[in-house]
Amino acid sequence: MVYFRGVSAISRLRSRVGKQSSLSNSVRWLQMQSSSELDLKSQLQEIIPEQQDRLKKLRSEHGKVPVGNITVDMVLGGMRGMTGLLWETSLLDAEEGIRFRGLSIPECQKVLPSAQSGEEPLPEGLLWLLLTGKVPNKEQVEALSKELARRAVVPDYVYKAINALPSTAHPMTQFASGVMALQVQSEFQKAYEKGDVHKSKFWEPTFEDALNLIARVPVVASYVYRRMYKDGSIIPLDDSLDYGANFSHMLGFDSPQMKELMRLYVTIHSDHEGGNVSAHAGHLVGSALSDPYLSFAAALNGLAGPLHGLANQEVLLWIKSVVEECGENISKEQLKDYVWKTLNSGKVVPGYGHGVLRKTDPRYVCQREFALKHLPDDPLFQLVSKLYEVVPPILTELGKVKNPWPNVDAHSGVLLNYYGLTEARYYTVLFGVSRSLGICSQLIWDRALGLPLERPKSVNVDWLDNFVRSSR
Ligand code: NMX
Ligand code: MLT
Repeated sequence: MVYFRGVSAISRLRSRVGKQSSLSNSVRWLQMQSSSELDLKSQLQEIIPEQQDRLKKLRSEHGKVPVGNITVDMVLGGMRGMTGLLWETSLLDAEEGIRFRGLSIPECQKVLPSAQSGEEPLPEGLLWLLLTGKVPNKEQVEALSKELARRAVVPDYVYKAINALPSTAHPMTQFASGVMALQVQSEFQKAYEKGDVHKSKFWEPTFEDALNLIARVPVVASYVYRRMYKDGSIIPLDDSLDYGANFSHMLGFDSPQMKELMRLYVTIHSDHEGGNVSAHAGHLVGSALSDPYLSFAAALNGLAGPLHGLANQEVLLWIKSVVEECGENISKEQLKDYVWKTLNSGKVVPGYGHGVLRKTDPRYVCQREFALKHLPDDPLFQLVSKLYEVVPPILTELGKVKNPWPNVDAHSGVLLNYYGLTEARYYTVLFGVSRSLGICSQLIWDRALGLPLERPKSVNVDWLDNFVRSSR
């Protein structure tokens, strides 16, 4: 079976080794041991049973322990503060921001392997961390890099499916259509249709799909970019490059700084626990045993909304509208007026506020640090810095905004713009490529832990009215 390819190759090797002379036996055995250490799937095979046991025990011993109270506000307020999802790969604290498997962004920057010529973490390292909970070494990251490059093969019909859309279609529409076309190669769907995989092994074809998808989305995303904004020519993947550098290369940006930015960008946008719209959509659809392509396409459609991932597009367009109206050297007073004008016209200030965070997003902070290091004099970066001073007091004055501080989207656009990726409508596609790492990692764990169909209870206003009356 295709999805057992890696494992059965190892067992075939093992049995071959058994038949050879004892010296060559031990040499080969050593090679095999190290190759299993370098193989992400073998690592998961070791970890998954422990986690399955932990979850089983937790449920049987503590299944009835309440986690919180559900209030009418929560039912009507987009389920804010309602704990109702299991998400292993990352956890968000309102004050501190995201931790990937327990590690904050600065900690990831310190401990995850970087490229030989760079400092930022390699996204492959983060993927390994998200999936296994362990910090990988350089060799493991290199092996995963190679594995992803090997898997990054996109069939011709994917390009044809995208070409069927007008080139003016929103890049997210083109990207999500490309992901749907990739679904034709789903190993999970094949295995399920064949019916010979026990549900305890569903995670294995899910793993194959997840890694294939993560490997292939930069190729599809780059095609969308080049089709829309360049001459449509494909820049082939360079298998000597890491994931982030390759993505930058396939888009057509080969400067070392843009490659560094892409590594950082992909790392920090990858995951933001389970309740955000894209992650939750992916998880919900996956809970119906829809394969990773179907689930991730759903996630992308959520990411394409302006209150979620489209905000990065909105931020740069808004900043450019400020410059158009007031020039680059706008004073703080003028900027305040512009912010009020935006609010008074019934719009949000894009890039500010958050559903969970109550402090400046650490993803904003690390992008600011990148800018201070690499582009301190860029006029748009200086404008972003001025906004950081001007916007929070205004949103606070508004009285209703729970978090007046900037989120991840407030900063990413000016960095990309600086290195020549100026087409703001494309930005959410970059966010989408990055989010494949988190959502697909969790989908593997969803299947490994046998998480059930998601199906919360809904009620109507009559029901709520009667309920509050009878509970008085
Ligand atoms: N500008 C103007 N008004 C805002 C803003 C903002 N940046 N943020 C929140 N509000 C308003 C919000 O619209 C709501 O108004 P109303 O009661 O009239 O409907 C009120 O403040 C209370 O909202 P909150 O409880 O503070 O925020 P909520 O959790 O509902 O929404 C966001 C969170 C992120 C959707 C919201 O802050 C927002 O619209 N921000 C701008 C868009 C944005 O940057 N989105 C990107 C989020 C990060 N990401 O990548 O996904
Ligand atoms: C995200 O990265 O998904 C956003 O910050 C939104 C969220 O966490 O709700």
